Amino acid sequence: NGCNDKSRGSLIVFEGLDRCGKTSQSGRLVSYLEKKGVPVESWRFPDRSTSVGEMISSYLANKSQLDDQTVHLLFSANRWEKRSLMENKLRSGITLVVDRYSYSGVSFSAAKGLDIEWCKSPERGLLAPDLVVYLDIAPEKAAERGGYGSERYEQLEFQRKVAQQYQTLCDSAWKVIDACLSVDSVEEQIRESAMECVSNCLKGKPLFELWS
Ligand code: FDM
Repeated sequence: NGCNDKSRGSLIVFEGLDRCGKTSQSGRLVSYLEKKGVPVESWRFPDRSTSVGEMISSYLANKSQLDDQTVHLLFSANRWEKRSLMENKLRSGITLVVDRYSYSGVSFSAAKGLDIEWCKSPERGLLAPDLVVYLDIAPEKAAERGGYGSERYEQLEFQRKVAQQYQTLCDSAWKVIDACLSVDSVEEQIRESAMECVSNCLKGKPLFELWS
């Protein structure tokens, strides 16, 4: 009836290897939701605008060195510093479309050899996404797409390891989409899953926490 007081926005996360099309597809989804009259904001992690984000950004650009555990905890802190704002937005009815989240956090660090349970620990208690759009692409195919940039992690061998780690995190909130289909067909599948998700949250689907 549209006046359920537990009605809220959806947390929709995009994940996948570098060059899988995340950023462009999440942009397309935001435009579509706006057109449909869904209140929506576009977010991304790392959020490089905070002071924690600046440390991460400098590390990614190879301008500073940090050990693997330290940078892992910084990425996590960068999500924690946004948690309450995220919850407020969702409860006020705004849908958040987020480019990368805890799954990147765990997969990239575990790909370096850190223990996966150790990697998940600091993520526990963050908000659980209602939908994770995973754009699935073979690391070799992703590498062919105009090549990687110069940031740390943008190397084929490492991306292969990240892909393996992502596979272990897939759960019922995940919608895995073949990123090698046409842009339009990928977009269509995302729209369908997203609209269903938005509608369930409007009807009062509860908000959960990650990995608790
Ligand atoms: N990355 C991203 C991590 O290693 N951990 C995280 O928690 C997050 C959110 O940072 F290589 C990695 C993934 C990527 C790099 O991301 C920067 P963008 O999407 O290229 O800005």
